[in-house]
Amino acid sequence: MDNKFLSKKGALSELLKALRDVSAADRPKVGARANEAKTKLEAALVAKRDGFENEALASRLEKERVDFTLPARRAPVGSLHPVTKITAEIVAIFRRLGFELAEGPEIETEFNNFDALNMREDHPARDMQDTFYVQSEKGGRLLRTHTSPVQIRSMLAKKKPPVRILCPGAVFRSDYDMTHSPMFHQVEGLYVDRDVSFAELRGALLFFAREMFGAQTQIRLRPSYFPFVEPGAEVDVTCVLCKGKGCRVCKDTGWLEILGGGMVHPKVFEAVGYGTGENPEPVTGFAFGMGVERIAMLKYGVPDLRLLFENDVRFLKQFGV
Ligand code: 2NL
Repeated sequence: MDNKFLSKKGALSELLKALRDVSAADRPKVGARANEAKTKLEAALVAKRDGFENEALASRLEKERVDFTLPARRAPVGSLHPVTKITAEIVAIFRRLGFELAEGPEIETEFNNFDALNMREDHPARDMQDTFYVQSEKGGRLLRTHTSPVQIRSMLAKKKPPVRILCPGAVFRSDYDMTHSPMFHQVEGLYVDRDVSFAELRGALLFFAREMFGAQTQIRLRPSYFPFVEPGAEVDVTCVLCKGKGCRVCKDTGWLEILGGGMVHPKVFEAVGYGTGENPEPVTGFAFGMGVERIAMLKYGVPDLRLLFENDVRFLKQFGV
């Protein structure tokens, strides 16, 4: 029985009940003894219960002991994507030459992406094959195929020259194979002022090439065509691997193409209203553009473009923070 002594029907209750049958003379004495017994029993009960509780607590404290001096588990730390790192590096280099960051939307108008850049209706780059159209009707929207529209926006915002901006960002072309991704990244630069010269373009690009690939780097400009510049050039750097001697990477030429640039075409200035109206002063300017993935592949020796888009952590974690 659970409560042989203390329950309602237990020995103690029976004892107190039995007081009725004790004579009046003996009752105080017997009653006092009965109360004494009750007090003792209750005290013994409390003592036993406290004992059990202390034992239980002591065993829990032992079992659940925590060693606060142990080193903490290391939280996994992420890393910046190589494209992010290279973009930041390019921006930092040109900031030192006074270029400011400018960004714009990835969905653009045909005017900002093509018309203002001297690429009119019949220009082959406007083909459905190359451009992702969001709305194909006249005056429709598209995914920007380069970051030049950001520069167009800056000039259209009626900014008074000098304009010296750098425009990094994602661009989109309907192209997908070993060496082309439908989304990739570009950095373009634009410098517009009175009497900006081709020599200043070359100087800026040489500074960039040496900061990015090392102080011994040389550059070489080859005449080339872009609709939005005249004259235009493609720019090579001495091979990052053989330093110009000729190897597998540079196909024995000693040179690697890394960017393109030139003097801003008068048609571009015309399209944004430079030279008339609110900005009547005559201006000249240079512009250039480069693919970030290509720079990242050359700088880090990445052999396959797809590694930059697969996001395999074993690849990404090699680039630290
Ligand atoms: C390349 C070559 C280039 C430009 C980009 C540009 C922008 C404006 C006006 C004139 Cl607003 N030009 N940008 C000029 C020449 C070359 O990029 O190979 N990019 C990956």
